[in-house]
Amino acid sequence: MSTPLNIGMIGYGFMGRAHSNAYNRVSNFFNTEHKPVLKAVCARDEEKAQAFANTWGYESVETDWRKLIERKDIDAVDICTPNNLHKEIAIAAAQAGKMILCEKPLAMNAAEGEEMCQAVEKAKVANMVWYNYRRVPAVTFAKQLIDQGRLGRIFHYRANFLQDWTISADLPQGGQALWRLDAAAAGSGVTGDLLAHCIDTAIWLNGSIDNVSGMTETFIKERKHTLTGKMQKVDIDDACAFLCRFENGSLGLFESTRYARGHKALYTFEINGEKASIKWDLHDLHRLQWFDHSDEGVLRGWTSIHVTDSDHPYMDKWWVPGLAIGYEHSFVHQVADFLESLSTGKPAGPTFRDALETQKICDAVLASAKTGQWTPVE
Ligand code: SOE
Repeated sequence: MSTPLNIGMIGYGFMGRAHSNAYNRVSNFFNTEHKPVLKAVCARDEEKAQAFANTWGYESVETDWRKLIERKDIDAVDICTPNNLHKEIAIAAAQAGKMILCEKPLAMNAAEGEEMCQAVEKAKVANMVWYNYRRVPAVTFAKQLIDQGRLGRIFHYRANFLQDWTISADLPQGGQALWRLDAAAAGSGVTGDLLAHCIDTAIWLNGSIDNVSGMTETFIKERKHTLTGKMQKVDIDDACAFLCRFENGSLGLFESTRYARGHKALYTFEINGEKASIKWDLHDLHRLQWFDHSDEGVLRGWTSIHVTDSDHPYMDKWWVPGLAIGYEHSFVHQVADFLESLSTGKPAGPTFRDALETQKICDAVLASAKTGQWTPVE
């Protein structure tokens, strides 16, 4: 017996496609009791929303998100809008008793995030934030190795997220697709958009971060705004780097930029422990690099593990050993875990409360970049 989970999605950009694809595929591969049904998609432009609904299989269209939230036939609201709308929609959805799946980052800042946490906790509705990289099998496998104690004491955590798509000064800010360059819609630049991914993975793998020291730069100071047509100051961070101390005593080093010519989405991390080290790279996402100091000396070296065995996380649900899966599958895994959580009652992470920790670290990094001081994470 399966139970339908009626989804209402608000927003339909890049993430709207990634999430819709995940809802459509999950039940073909994961045998969960709850099964998503694409009930409605909401966007201001009815024609475009209808075209999206036709492509992805949504049963209906709304042009006002409040109407979608009021609908009795919607169980879960998926928020795929720019960041400045997350809070208002999430609070209204929680008050209407809807489950919420919210695109990352949780909010514009930690103060907003706290209000959202209180709303979902008061309403006791299931909630989750789409930090999808946790569910790349090689990354989940790294978590298993760390939890088994195979790295021993951890000394260093290093992560980068490098892109190059905003180098042209002619690129406008604001509007569809380019809202990520507009601080009023995004909250911050690479810190909230890219480093937030690195931070979410880092605190999941290596625990909480206590203190940070950050620096940011905005290389192009003014860009034409798509909505006003005028040249306007750019208030987002184009690049950000920070040092930090983890609660477990290890040191962290993080860097992100959209000005690393030649890199499109190079998310990498490396963790060095007393007994072993691991490395991962989004451009080669099904591999985990592993160095084990307990190997015999003459044979010791970095091993490239092809994380496609049926014993590897999630992989028994896909093809036969040796056949790789990709980026979009991390979203399928996240939906599968959310659906499973509805049966077990054990929340699928990151919940809003988990993602608030990432938000607080982002806030501390941006505050530190302003003051030039080491800053504690609230
Ligand atoms: C930005 O270019 C972006 O699309 C982020 O918004 C996503 O979260 C990241 O996964 C890929 O890059």
